[in-house]
Amino acid sequence: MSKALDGVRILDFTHVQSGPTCTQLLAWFGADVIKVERAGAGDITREQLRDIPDVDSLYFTMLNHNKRSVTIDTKNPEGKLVLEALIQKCDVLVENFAPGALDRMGFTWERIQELNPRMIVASVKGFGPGPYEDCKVYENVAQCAGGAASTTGFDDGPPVVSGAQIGDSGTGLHLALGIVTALYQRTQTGRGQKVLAAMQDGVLNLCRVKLRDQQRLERTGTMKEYPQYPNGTFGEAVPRAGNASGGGQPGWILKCKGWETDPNAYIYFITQAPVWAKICNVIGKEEWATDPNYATPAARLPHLKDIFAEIERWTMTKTKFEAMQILNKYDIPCGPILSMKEIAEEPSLRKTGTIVEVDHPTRGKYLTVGNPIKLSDSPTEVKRSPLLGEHTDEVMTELGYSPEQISALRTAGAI
Ligand code: CAO
Repeated sequence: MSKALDGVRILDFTHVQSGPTCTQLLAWFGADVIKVERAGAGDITREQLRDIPDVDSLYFTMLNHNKRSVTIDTKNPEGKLVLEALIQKCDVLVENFAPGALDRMGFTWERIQELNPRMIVASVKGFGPGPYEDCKVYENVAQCAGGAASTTGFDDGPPVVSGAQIGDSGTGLHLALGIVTALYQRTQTGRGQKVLAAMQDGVLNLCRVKLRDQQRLERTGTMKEYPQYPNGTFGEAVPRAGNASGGGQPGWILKCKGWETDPNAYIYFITQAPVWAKICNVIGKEEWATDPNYATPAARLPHLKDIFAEIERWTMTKTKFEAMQILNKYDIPCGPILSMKEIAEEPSLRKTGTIVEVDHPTRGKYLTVGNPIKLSDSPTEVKRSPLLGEHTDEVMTELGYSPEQISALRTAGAI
């Protein structure tokens, strides 16, 4: 079966997490992704957080599936010529170097346009133009600068970063959308363009509701769905809301049976208004359904803490999965707190290809997260990540180099 991005060639100059997330998605959709790495070392993540000596780390293998790897020294004059040949052959160049690195290599936007006016140049940077544009940025810096950390955690504690890599992988996703959009526009204009996804912007985009709340707070001085209402105090900026659901329906994380020893024996419970009477029945507080102090969402708000404490007395008598089963019968929205162990072992995620087992020549079998976006006409087949420089000869041959030329370039240290 054909793939959505069949025929699209990507010159992948990405490293670490943000850029590789983007090009991995494009590869899963069928693009030919040629990852250019430095000979000898390659993407720094190949050796970061290694669990097996001298073997590509899971960090690397889980972010670089379905790609080909070529090693080119882009600071070597002959290496630059190879890169020029690649630029002429490819549709998109994706990079997430520190600001200015591509220019320092000699590949300015103008030069790339000279070589290939159809080329789309897509970049992840930490910040867009402004006071921080020259800064190097990693995941948690972006979470802090994009508004996620100041709005995450509990009111009486410090800002907290999330386990979800919204700065890196989140920005990679944004960039991938920018690239396919630019490819689409190119079908009409015939021209390439620059695509920029700044990590601060990507995180802020995912924190959109918090900027909404900032303006609500400034207008009204309060926000009823926050745990600070009505007994706590609001300051000038959006506070941390703990585990509150953030929408109009109050929610919280509650203990389940076994919480004393299992750090994930919890359930997320939403006291959705339309099912309030059912919630009262399930937890054995039938009288709350008609009691004016509890019957309406507005009446419940001032004592939500006590209400959740009462619901928790019930959830603590059930495992999170038992609670799920019972609550779902009544359409009461809830969700178990799943550990990574539970997720890794979940058969339904294996079935859909969201969790995939991959075989690797030096590592053996490992688990990875497959393509989370499923296209009915472009199924994803997850293939292992390339070894460093595994496809150098193959790609050089495709570019028209003879075996003698390849060997000479290798001797010169260009590839
Ligand atoms: N041949 C020769 N040189 C190469 C090369 C190759 N194949 N590939 C890369 N290089 C060189 C670059 O040209 C650069 O050289 P100069 O500094 O002389 O210009 C050098 O390698 C280092 O690149 P870098 O500055 O991007 O790498 P770093 O480790 O110093 O910084 C990071 C890493 C991530 C902080 C930085 O790349 C960055 O800010 N990127 C943008 C934001 C981003 O994506 N952050 C998320 C990373 S994921 O957590």
